[in-house]
Amino acid sequence: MFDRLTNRLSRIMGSVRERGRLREADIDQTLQEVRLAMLEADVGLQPLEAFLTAVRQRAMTEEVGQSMTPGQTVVAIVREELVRLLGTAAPLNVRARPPAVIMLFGLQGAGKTTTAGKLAHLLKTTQRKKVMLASTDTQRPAAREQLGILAGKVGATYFDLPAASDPLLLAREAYGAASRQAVDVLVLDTAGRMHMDDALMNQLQQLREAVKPIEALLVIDSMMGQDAVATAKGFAQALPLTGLILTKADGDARGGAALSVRHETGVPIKLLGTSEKIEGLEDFDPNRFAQRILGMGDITGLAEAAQRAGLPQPKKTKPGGGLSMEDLKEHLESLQRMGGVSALLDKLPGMAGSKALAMADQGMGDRELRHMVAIIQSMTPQERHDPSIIRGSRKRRIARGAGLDVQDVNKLIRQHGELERLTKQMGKRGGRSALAALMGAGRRAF
Ligand SMILES: Nc1nc2c(ncn2[C@@H]2O[C@H](COP(=O)(O)OP(=O)(O)OP(=O)(O)O)[C@@H](O)[C@H]2O)c(=O)[nH]1
Ligand SMILES: [Mg+2]
Repeated sequence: MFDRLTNRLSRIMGSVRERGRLREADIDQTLQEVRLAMLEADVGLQPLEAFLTAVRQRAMTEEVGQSMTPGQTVVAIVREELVRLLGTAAPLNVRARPPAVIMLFGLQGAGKTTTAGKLAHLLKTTQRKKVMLASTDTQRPAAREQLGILAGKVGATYFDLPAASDPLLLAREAYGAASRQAVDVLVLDTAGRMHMDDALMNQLQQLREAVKPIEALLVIDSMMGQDAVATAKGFAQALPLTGLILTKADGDARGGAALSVRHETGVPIKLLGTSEKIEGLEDFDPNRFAQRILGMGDITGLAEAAQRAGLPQPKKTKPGGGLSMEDLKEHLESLQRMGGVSALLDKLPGMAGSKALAMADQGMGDRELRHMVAIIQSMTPQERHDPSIIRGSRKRRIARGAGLDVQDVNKLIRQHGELERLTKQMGKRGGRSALAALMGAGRRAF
């Protein structure tokens, strides 16, 4: 997530944290580095200066916290001021008489349709809501079909009148259908335009009137930096918005909009799009976001992700606390559901942007995970129970079954051995989950 900004801030904070003494000049130099990193991420000037002034003021005057070094105190101040800049958490609200309507607005290509699908998935998996997806996009020929496909993928109800060309009619009919079918949440996708114009705003206002959404969310593209903020300002003036969704926060997107858009528009960020995948949508929590962007990790997010993916607790299927191939397969499948090892490591303190993360990215991408699962699947129960019996001809059979090479089978067996060793170690040290072991091994072996 916002790799470049996260890397730079993590590095700056990392070196400050170590400091036992900090003179005024040191603090100024640190803040100058922070200023440059944030400018490059395209943070708005006015909020940036206000933030830096507040940090400097506090860093000069506040007492060093108990059991903290001066450096740690400065890092804590930076974190607190960042949270202040980001504002209080504003979770998505769907507590309305059903169907609760969520409308998505935004410019062309911002990610509205993709986000509609992700939102349906999120509401279904975390809140067990019955969700209907419908689109009022009569502009682009394949627009509604795109949403229909996503609905099928996430198992949401989909509403369309393929012959209709009136957005208002589509919205009203969708609402009617959602009421009749006892849907909890209706997510309405709308058409995008290249630029904000009166025609679009009028249409969106009418749609808003027609279905009275509890959430009117503007979808903006993180890659656009300050342009995304300008878009948000324009929309917020024309339409009452309840929140923002920032998409494409993955990779090298500039984080500027995420840091300053709330300050500049008064509208809270509610959700963050973090990948092209259907799972790539997260609640935006200012506290956790600040931690992550400063390289302090996001343990809460990690635990949540693990829980949401239904990560199996380590079972003692092998005496002595070892890790059976069956367990390993379950872990790998959970990891797949969570977006791979890198998505997990990204949330660990000190891991953001690290070399290990880059390695994990290369080594344990989707393809790798799929291969590992395929190999375990083509083992017999006996082989899964006791991998030491897997020799020459068995290896060739397993490789053929998985459509891979013998080297791939060897690698998996090696990795399993390493993981088993780690799981046992963790077990002895007391109570750390095999997930931790898996991730530990992710750093070393994969
Ligand atoms: N990497 C990344 N890509 C995203 C994210 N959200 C959307 N995209 C991509 O952005 C592109 C545009 O997404 P759409 O959902 O079609 O955008 P839209 O706002 O509906 O576009 P229009 O309907 O043309 O106005 C697609 O290629 C998506 O895969 C995200 O969070 N991360
Ligand atoms: Mg669309």
